[in-house]
Amino acid sequence: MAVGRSLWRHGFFGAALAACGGLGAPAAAATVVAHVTSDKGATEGAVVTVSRSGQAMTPAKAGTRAVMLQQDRQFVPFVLPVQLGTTVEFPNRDPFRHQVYSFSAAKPFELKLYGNNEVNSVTFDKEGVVALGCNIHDNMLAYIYVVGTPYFAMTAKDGAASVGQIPAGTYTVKVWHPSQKTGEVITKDVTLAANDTANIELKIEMKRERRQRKPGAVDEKEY
Ligand SMILES: [Cu+2]
Repeated sequence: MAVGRSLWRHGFFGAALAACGGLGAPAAAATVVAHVTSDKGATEGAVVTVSRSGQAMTPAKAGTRAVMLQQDRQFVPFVLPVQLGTTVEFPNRDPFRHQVYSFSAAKPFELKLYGNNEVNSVTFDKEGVVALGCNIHDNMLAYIYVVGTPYFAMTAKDGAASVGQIPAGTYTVKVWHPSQKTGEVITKDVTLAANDTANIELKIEMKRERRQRKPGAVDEKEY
């Protein structure tokens, strides 16, 4: 009886520690390593999200910020994944003006024409894809991908993305890429125990290559 009781206590404190782990200490956290491929092979620049199955979206901590640069008539980076509630700054590093906008349902907006080192920001409060353009420079194109989970990462050249510090539980792993076939949703469910590393294969269908063109690729005026 004494042994049983001692084990029970162990189990109790173990569970308490695991619960604490979910609040910040990553000691017992799990990792998802996603491998994204298409018919062209390993796929770079895909966003992999890991969301708790059947749970509401998790907004970012108050004050979370990210940056989408305008530099050399390009947006940098081309794809920016952010958690719901993040405020994105759009600093202009060029000696001429930009006018950034989006028609996307997740966040239609238009910044007024703004010059070098003027500060503009937009808070993204809805999940989804936000395609960016500039009214002055037609070659400029970028994407902000707004996710409802703190667990996300982008794939590197080898098509792999590692998402760490995930508390044990059942999750849905999802991938998104700007050149993916429109409307295609690829997901896989996974149950993670503490300290697990789960390798997940995700295959997407590339439809139309969407990339940002170089400056001067189209006629443009300067303001
Ligand atoms: Cu511009």
